[in-house]
Amino acid sequence: MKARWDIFCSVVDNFGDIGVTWRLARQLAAEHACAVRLWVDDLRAFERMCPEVDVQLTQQWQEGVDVRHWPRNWTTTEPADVVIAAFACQLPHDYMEGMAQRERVPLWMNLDYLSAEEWVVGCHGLPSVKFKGVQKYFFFPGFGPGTGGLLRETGLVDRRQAFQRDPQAQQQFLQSLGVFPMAGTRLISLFAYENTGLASWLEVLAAQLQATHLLVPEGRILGDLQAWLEVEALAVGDVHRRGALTVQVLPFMRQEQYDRLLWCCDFNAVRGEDSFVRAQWAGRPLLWHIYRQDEDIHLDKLDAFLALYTEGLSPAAKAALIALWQAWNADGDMAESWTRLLEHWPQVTQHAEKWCLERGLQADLATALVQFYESWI
Ligand code: TRH
Repeated sequence: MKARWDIFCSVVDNFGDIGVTWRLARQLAAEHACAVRLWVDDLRAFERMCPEVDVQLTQQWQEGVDVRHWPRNWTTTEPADVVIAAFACQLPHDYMEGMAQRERVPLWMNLDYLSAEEWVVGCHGLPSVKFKGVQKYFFFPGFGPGTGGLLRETGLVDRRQAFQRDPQAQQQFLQSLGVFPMAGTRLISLFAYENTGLASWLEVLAAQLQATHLLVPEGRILGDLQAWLEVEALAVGDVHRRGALTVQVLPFMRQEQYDRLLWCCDFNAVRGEDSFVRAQWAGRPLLWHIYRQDEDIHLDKLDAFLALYTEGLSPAAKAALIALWQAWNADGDMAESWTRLLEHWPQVTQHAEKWCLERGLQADLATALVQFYESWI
């Protein structure tokens, strides 16, 4: 009998909540023979990355996952064996009552946000609150031992390495997006929140001898891009040239396509949580626009990751990379640190692959969740 899992996703804003839970749901179903129901309160965000989703349906099957619309007025449903509340979302009260009434109470976990901060290790797997005898546990993703690990499908890194060894596959993929980069051009993908630091970065890219082709999926950074280009509007398919820089607007694509975009590029500017992890699996240098939080607590997360990620880099390369990430996350001037980072390009590129392979040695998050359940029952 397959273990039944319920994953609850409340879309706060942006795409990370559904991005993470959709990826997890598919992997649990495909690789761990779980019967997975994914409850999503906003199917429109889901449809952006999975166009097959019909936002009108209360129930539908997508890639082996039983996708349910999470209605405001909850109708009684038999709780599953394992219940995952993603990012501390509040479960429907009736559902929690149902959990307490089950003969065997379910395993209830809060899948928390990803952080490299040290305190995560001390909290991961600990009991959290209790509801009528149903114990909730903390489950923290992470980059090393003592955490729940990172989402990583079986064979992902092998597939990425094979793709990066296949110029024809890359060319075909890029052409499917209408992208025809000139030979020898550096490819950069850009997925970020609004950022006034963008202008200083684009200025230096446009002024360089090395040609750059900037690939920008539709998103919140388009306004800053449009301002720098001094154009009235930007739409999918638009291509603009300024000096050595070509800028091309892409559609917001399926998750799998976005992975391939990251794999094709020499450098990836990403944001939030899921794209941040996917860029690490791409094995290429990256720039992370962290999701801002009150009292600047996001900067602690940024510093904690940088301390971990830059281990092994030369002092000069480490300083340049940290300066670039801090400028980007402070809407600051990017020109000087970008120029300095380029002086260490072979090193930071090699380092990105090394980081990816080291992270790939850790059990993936889906496997860690299943193991937690199996040790709990
Ligand atoms: O969209 P985000 O900013 O989501 C954020 C973060 O998850 C943050 O941690 C959370 O607190 C906040 O939401 C509420 O960034 P993220 O996490 O990278 O999620 C984007 C998802 O969109 C990811 O799964 C990748 C996917 N994606 C596509 O499927 N197609 C695309 O074209 C692009 C650019 C992204």
